[in-house]
Amino acid sequence: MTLKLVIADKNYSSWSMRPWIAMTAAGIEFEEIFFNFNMPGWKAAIREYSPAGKVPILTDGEVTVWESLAILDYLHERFPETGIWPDDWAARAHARSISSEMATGFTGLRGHYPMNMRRSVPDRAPSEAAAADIARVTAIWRHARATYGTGGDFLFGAKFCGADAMYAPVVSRFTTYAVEVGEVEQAYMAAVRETPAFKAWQAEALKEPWIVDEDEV
Ligand SMILES: N[C@@H](CCC(=O)N[C@@H](CS)C(=O)NCC(=O)O)C(=O)O
Repeated sequence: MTLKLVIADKNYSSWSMRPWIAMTAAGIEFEEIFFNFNMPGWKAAIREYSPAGKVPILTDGEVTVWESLAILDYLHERFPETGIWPDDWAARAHARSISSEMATGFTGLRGHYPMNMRRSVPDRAPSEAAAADIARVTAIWRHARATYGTGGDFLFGAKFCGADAMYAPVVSRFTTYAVEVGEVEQAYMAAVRETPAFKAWQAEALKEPWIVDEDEV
């Protein structure tokens, strides 16, 4: 049975990006079901897949999973060999904690710096709330790199995992808005941007013609 991942615009939909990039990096095959945000009846089309009415949504035969973190957990259980979460239990607990923090927080950062892969906006100073979120995100990255990531370039070492996928849109935002970060964070961001999965998503985002006004600062 083919997995289907329902997503919206690659330029703007940071939530869609997370499972898409995790699945692509892990080599999990899926069919992409795409609904452009501006299309008439977008909400109704999405609700055909999940009554929650938001993307991303994963379907696996009769099973429907929504919420990006729930999708990553499902993929980890369904395809344990792909290692969506780290093997080590302590690392895995930490990866889930920081991913949950991403999923439920950082509204200051998200509101002030919407994901917009096509743009370069180096002159947008952070709001107070965005600055506080940037400080926390960069602390999370430095801690994970130093504690769990020394064996490779990603938060938990050599393998791009679910936590990296959860933070990949932040890498994109920091790049678009030229957010000033330290050397450790710069190296981490470069590693994420160099992954074939990130590049593939970005290449498709750059081709999209649609504009979502509220995400254009
Ligand atoms: N908590 C959800 C957030 C999903 C979300 O807000 N997705 C946005 C697109 S990036 C959406 O569907 N927005 C449409 C709406 O809120 O009506 C997750 O983790 O997947």
